[in-house]
Amino acid sequence: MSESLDATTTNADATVAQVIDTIAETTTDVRTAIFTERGHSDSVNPTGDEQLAADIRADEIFEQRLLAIDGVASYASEEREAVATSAGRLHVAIDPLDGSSNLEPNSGMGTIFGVYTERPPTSGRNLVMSGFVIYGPVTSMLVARDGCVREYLLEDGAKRLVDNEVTVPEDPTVFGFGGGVDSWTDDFETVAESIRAELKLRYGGAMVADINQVLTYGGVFAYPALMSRPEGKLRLQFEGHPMAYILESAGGASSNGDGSLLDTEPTELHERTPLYLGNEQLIERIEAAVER
Ligand code: AHM
Ligand code: MG
Repeated sequence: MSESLDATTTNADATVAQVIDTIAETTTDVRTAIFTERGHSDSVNPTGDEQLAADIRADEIFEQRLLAIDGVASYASEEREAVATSAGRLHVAIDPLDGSSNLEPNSGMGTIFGVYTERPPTSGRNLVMSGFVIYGPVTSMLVARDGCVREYLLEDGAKRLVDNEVTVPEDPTVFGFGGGVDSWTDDFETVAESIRAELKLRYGGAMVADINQVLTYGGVFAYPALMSRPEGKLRLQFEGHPMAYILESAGGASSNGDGSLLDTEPTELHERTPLYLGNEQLIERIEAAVER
């Protein structure tokens, strides 16, 4: 590698490390916002979800902190229409408060993030790191980078490594499918019924927590194509790609019904996608059933 290429890689690595540490540090303020900003706002996000004050606050804090990092060129968020820009080479995409409808019943919520080499909308193959935070009984963080997934506990924003190599357990145990049986297609309903007969239901209404069930116990999470909404509910760039990168780095698989979510490139920043994530054999089984 030439000296200048070497320097570029080193700079990029340093930027990625800074993004991870900044998100970890910012979780203390997000936890505060979950406590203080509990009300509804008058606005909706670009995909039409009603925003809570906490969604807006979390987005503002992340934008301010992440865009201030040298090397971060842009900040794209599920909670804002346009990409905010600065100078740099890497691009952050984030769902600042995933599962915020769990705020009222005081259940799990999280932050999902990814760093891309190209400005979104872009392919999942341009991810260099992704991860998520869970604001549960404790605050934890998963980071996928260089083919490896690590888990940390966060205390006052500081990371403590608890698992150096997170992998999807080989024997699947749990499943969680969003959308509701009445809205599923017949093909998905048939395969879902056969999986339901084999595994245990775990569905909490926050993708971060449900995906962490899959990473902990093995199994599958899906938010499928719905009859009334073939594009599904979840957003490719902010939820699909980062989770696919984590699951695939942990030895699992991802699909939009046709192939890996990482191979898909949104034409619009806030595009939705059907999404299937978990143990490889389960994803293959679902893919065979729903293939378009
Ligand atoms: P959000 O990012 O607006 O909070 O929405 C995403 C959430 C996911 O975390 C979760 O899997 C899904 O929406 C739950 O949807 P539903 O309420 O239809 O079960
Ligand atoms: Mg979300």
